[in-house]
Amino acid sequence: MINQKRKHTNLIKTEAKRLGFLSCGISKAQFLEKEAPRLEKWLNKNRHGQMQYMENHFDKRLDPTKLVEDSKSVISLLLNYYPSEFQKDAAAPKISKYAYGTDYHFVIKDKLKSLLHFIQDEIGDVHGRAFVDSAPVLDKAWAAKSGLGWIGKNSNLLTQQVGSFYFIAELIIDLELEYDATTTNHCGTCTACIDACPTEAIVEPYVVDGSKCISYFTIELKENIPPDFRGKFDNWMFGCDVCQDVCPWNRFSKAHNEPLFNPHPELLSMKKKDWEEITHDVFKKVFKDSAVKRTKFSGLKRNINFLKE
Ligand code: B12
Ligand code: SF4
Ligand code: SF4
Repeated sequence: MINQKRKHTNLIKTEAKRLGFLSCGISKAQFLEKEAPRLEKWLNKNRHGQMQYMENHFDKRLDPTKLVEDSKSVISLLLNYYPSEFQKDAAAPKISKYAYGTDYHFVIKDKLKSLLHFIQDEIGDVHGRAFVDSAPVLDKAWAAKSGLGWIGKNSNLLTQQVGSFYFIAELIIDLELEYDATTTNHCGTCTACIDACPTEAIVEPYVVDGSKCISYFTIELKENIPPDFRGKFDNWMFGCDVCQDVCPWNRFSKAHNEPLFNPHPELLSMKKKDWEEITHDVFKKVFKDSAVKRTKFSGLKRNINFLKE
């Protein structure tokens, strides 16, 4: 039985690598005891602002067995998005690196489906579901539990080998596997992310007030950006990478090799003026299939105008 579990675990991890995932770690599907009071406190303090979806499914978010019937294992997967090229005009409004290419939800969903089909073909009658940011799952907590990295003071999952510029996804399945141990925290006395955050959104080590984060304002917020934050956006028009860019462990980031994450050829060359004068047609062309489309043309214009005010 033990040999069988090991064999299945090895098969899955090898296939995950073949599909292009950076790493794969596995945990027993169970209630997240340590995270429960932290999530509750975060919500009670309204750190989610207008992200109402974070209030939903509190119990399911903390317990995968309530989300996927008979589930036994959470398979966490990382997919690198660190680019090899960046925006060329230093004065242009900035777009977060994760949004350069095709929307990661599509890219990862396809890989997760392939992995699930592989498991069903090779191992047998296994049931499960694939998640990428799409359901009430605490992605970072599961990845940390499975030893893929530690949660840094900026609240992102971090590794000594490749920093933090990757997405996290899961398969939650009804097959028992061998489980991984956690890794150690290597933030030490560093506070670079807390000190650099332009809006002081990292309110204490490991806790981000989502309602103060530039990423929230530029992507999630549907209404006008509060005027108190004028001049504090460090020129970010979509997302924000500051607390990751300053993290010493991100010196070890390596460029991804996923062609779908490459930006539209024009995106990186667009100058400040091009962004300020962007038309709906250019938006549709440059952000075809991109996650930026979720903020719509009007949202991006709002963000660009906010930087000019
Ligand atoms: C809501 C959300 C946001 C919100 C709120 C951010 C946040 N930190 O929660 C906003 C819109 C601001 C946001 C921004 C970003 N996000 Co976001 N976001 C999410 C989402 C959908 C849920 C996160 C969540 O559950 N938050 C709730 C709170 C309670 O959780 P938390 O901050 O993780 O809190 C934990 C820690 O604080 C910890 N903790 C608390 N106290 C203590 C004390 C100690 C001692 C310790 C050790 C830990 C600890 O315990 C808490 C519970 O586990 C996830 C996807 C998912 N389904 O998980 C993506 C996700 C977290 N985001 C992601 C990304 C990439 C980003 C951005 C980098 C995007 C960008 N460039 O603009 C920024 C980064 C901002 C930041 N520093 O966090 C990735 C992170 C990948 C990674 N390497 O970690 C995720 C996992 C999406 C994905 N599937 O890849 N995001
Ligand atoms: S993403 Fe930007 S605004 Fe949000 S916590 Fe990090 S540095 Fe602060
Ligand atoms: S910048 Fe420093 S404190 Fe922040 S996550 Fe990175 S190592 Fe940890």
